[in-house]
Amino acid sequence: MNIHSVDVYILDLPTIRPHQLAMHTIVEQTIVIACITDEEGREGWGEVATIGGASYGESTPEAIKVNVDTYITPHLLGENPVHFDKVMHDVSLHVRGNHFAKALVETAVIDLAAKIKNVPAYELFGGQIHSSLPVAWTLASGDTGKDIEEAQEMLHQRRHNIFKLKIGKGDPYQNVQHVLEIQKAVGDQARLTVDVNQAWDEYTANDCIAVLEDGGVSMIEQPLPTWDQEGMSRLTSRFKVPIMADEAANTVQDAFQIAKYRAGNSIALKVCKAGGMTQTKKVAAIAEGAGLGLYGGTMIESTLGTAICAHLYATIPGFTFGTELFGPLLFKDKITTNPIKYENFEIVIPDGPGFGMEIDKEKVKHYARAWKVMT
Ligand code: MUC
Ligand code: MG
Repeated sequence: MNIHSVDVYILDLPTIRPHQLAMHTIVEQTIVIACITDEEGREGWGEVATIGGASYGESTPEAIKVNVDTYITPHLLGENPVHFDKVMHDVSLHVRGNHFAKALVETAVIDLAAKIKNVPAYELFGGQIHSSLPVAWTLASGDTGKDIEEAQEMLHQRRHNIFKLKIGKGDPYQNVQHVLEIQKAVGDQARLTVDVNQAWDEYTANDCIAVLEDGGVSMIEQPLPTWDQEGMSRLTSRFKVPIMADEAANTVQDAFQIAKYRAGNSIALKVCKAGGMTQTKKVAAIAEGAGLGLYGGTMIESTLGTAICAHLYATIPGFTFGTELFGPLLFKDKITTNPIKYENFEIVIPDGPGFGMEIDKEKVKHYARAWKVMT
């Protein structure tokens, strides 16, 4: 049952429409997947998603692959996947940082461990507290009219009634008007949040958040750059509307600092940012201890990566802000034979064994940048 091989693939998956963030517009989303086999030939699959090369964060897809192949794989071969915490601790003694790369291999090891035990992965984290979770949709077409149409369609289909608006690109004051127009159009049928993706300075944030708060917006995500913890702290005490740390909240140490200095009163969890599922659960525990609100975040993963996050989030009690595990709905195609189900404004947690997803190897082959023949 020990680990026999580790293979990493970079895939570019087309989206159904451009998805505009402060630093990048996604038309093809790049995910990195890993297949880890044991000596009996069983497979575990992991995934992390990245946004816009090096523009969103430091972990580029290419660096993730090189660092797994070169520095992490030697510490995995011959190890028992069932002891995934011990395996990842050993990796951490030899590899600093590289949270996305660590999350990629840890999730593949956990899929394998859960398949060996023939249980869903959430069983390895204490069992399901939620069988489904609320799921937000991001309106980011870059056009107010299109965003309103999209929101109304989502409400009509009962798919989403929480909408996050990406407002980091362009003129902040025009963007605030864009939010207010959408808020007016959806009325009390939906809850609106905004994600600034670090694009404002504190003066702009003071002006804009005051208007957004008055307009009924229910959460402001990462308004300031990650380095500006003091600014985040001042905004948190100045406004009633919750201020969420996303790009600034990666590791357990980040979560502790945010809690200590109140540099935000809520945190977006993401399995990739923390360096894996175990670390993400620890971040959630720090947030719980500090009374911070939690959000089940995404980096816009495919069906596989979404199932991974869903399995972990299912074991965490309090998601004040629900989740945003909408990734599969933004892709034109999927790399698993089975879909992720969405019903009644919620994502349904897939069942195992492992993450409960069947990999479609033809699709992986089709979208992979370079293909190594799989056995
Ligand atoms: C982010 O910053 O939250 C998540 C949803 C979305 O539209 O973008 C991502 C990244
Ligand atoms: Mg964000």
